[in-house]
Amino acid sequence: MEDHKNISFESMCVHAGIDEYEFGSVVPPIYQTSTFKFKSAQHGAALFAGEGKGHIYTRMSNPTIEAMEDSVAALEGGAKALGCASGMAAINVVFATFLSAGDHVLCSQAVYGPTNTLLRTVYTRFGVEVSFVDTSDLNAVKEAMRPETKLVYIETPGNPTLAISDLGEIVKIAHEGGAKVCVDNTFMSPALQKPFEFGADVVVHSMTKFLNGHADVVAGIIVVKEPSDYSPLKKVLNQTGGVIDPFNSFLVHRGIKTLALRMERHCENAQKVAEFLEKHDLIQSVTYPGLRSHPHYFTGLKQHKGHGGMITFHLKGGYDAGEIMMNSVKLCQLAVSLGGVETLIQHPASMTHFSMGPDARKEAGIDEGMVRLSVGIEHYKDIIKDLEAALYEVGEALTVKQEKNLFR
Ligand code: LCS
Repeated sequence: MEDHKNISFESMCVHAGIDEYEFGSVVPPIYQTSTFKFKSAQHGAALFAGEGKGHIYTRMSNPTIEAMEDSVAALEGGAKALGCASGMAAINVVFATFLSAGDHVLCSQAVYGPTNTLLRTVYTRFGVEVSFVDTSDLNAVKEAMRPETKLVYIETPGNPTLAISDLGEIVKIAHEGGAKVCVDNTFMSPALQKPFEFGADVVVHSMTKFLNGHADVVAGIIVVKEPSDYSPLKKVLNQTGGVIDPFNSFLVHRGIKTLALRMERHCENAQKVAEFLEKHDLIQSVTYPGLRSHPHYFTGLKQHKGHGGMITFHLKGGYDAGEIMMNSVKLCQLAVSLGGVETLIQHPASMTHFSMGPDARKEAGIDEGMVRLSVGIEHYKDIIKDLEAALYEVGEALTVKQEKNLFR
């Protein structure tokens, strides 16, 4: 499928990156090979010199990987993409490509824990200055920009607080200051949010999440808007070696075919679950981009086509109550990660954002009582029934604890 520009997003999910294959195979074959035979010594030398088409070695390129990369590049509306071994591998390649000693990076306060930890504990060792900023506050972004700011790195909605940052306005501020903008689009996927339409330069994904969608692959991707950004990123990826493998590329490419359908259901279910939680007596607060009570609801409306599958909430009774709830669910799985077909529940402070430590968590607004839900594509009634039953257990246990004065 050469021309994806004139077809709808839903059709692109099915056809982008798909070519003509031997034997008329409808899906891309899995080239599970580490290396490719040259036709001659001259052919090998020409490929190494960058002349002519062909593959050399799978760390450098592979047809199965390229098919998946073309698909994600088309879905994001970017020029090219680079498949990586994980979301963190993708993020690391972006940092290693665009940051040097003496440079400054401005990063959203609400980001996946290891993204924060990587910048704070590794890149600072190499002389990179890092500021974590509440990027939902445009004044804070303006104030944090420095002449040495080379990269503005945004996660929106942010993990796990679901803070929403205004992409268009941040891009303006960053570009005026001469910085590139990289957006982690994992939580929304290109089905709901297209950062390039707001002027971003680079998009990264943990494809482990919604893009693959089936909780059976760890993978990442970098997408560039301008072809000129591709080659420096590709060199660093090739040299650092964090590439995706052909089989995982095949699986992700297969998962992408149902992305549009899955995202519709994630959004519908999450809206219903968020509304259920918001009304429940034992819930203190719910954060979901589709609730009018979300502090950045209107910013979200400007840049999202749907509000996504992620919800955070606080129970009355704090962490004690959260722990009982996580131990009581049956359909919802107590596990980290997100974006798969099954509903997952987890506790950011002790799990996904544990590595940040208490101070960085406090700064990012991740308190000890927060519980995060990744709403799957089961029937919403079953998800709500499971949460309702778990909340009943919470209520019972809280009554006993209150009676015995057992609160921590
Ligand atoms: N970006 C975001 C927004 C993420 O949520 C994650 C992982 C990553 C990047 C890193 O991707 P990975 O290397 O795992 O493919 N988030 C996880 C989470 O919230 N729970 O477990 C993993």
